[in-house]
Amino acid sequence: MKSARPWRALLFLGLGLSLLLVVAGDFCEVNHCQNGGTCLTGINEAPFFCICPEGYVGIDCNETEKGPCHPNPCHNNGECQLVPNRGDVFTDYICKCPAGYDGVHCQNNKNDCHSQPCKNGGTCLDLDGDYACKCPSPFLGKTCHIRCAVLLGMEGGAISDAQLSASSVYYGFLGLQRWGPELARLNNQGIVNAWTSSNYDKSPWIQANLLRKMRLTGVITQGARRVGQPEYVRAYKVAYSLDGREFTFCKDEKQDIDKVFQGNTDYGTMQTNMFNPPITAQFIRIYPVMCRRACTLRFELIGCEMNGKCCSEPLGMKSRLISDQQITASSVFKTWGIDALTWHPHYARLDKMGKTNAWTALHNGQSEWLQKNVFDVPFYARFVRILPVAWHNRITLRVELLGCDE
Ligand SMILES: [Ca+2]
Repeated sequence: MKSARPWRALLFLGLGLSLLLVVAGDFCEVNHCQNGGTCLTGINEAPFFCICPEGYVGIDCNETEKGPCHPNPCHNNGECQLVPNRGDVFTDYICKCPAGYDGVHCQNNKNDCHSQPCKNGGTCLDLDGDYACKCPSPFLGKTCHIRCAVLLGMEGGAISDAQLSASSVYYGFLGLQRWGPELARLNNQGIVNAWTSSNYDKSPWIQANLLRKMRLTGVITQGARRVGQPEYVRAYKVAYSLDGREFTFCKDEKQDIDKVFQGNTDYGTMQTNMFNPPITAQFIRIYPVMCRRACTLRFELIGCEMNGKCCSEPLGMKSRLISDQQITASSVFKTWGIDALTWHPHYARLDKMGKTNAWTALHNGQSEWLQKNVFDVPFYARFVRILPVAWHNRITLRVELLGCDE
């Protein structure tokens, strides 16, 4: 009687299994996939389907993948290609490297700074198949080759009286002398030859409206004399705006505080300060923060016209100037729900290669978006969001952004 038991148990198990199949129709209730494979049903005609981990193949993932390309010997997303055995070559595969990488196994990140592409004292940052130059003002452009240092016309008159305004004006000599903003021109001559703020103005400023968006790389300041006494601005801040309503202060290069520029130490010497990074604005304001006797100022602006040509450069999705952390999305899709097959937002780089080579949304809906943070340089937009409205199959995207960063 002892021998009948296992047989009966097996029969029950068999019955149980077929019952399960009838009720649930799910072959994956028991994972048939070996070596950590993931079992799926409802794919093609087969009762179940295994997604095998790297290095395994076969219907239930029990076979080891063979060949020199498994596992992939190429680094940095290089593509392994088999070479037909002709007897005269010693390798049976080659690695096709993505841009910016070389070496037999794509193991070398090419130093794109090697040729020293940054001119005029710019510092070079090595990227994937590209580089970025950090230019010292007044130099601009991809390789710091543009010299943005034209005197914009406070002294020369290209900036008209009507373009100048101020928070307040000082009236001297029984109210007959108006030290108005239209007088704040570098090297202006005469008895009344500068702008002076009212003695009662607790936060004075003077503004120039450039009438169009321009690049500003620096400012020259100068004091003046009133009744023989030197008056000047010893320290000041600079703010700028595109619309004349919302102003942004120039920040310190090292910490997130308003930058205080060193002003004048006498009434006549010109003091020059450069903006790093350069400002892109239509309106610029000088805010005196420390004055000798009174806030009296003559000044000139240094800059140049916007150069449209430079504003169509790739902003760094492909070259990785934009880091993975700067790219976010509303959701991500995982092939068969497997973590290793996640279509991450940072896969949305142009020309990204590999099996999962783009960002894909979890659901196809108009609320899905991809977001990218741009840099700390003042910008029209620091965040760019792409909202798919129509798509083929899944919402899947690779992207590059064109523009300029100053
Ligand atoms: Ca590189």
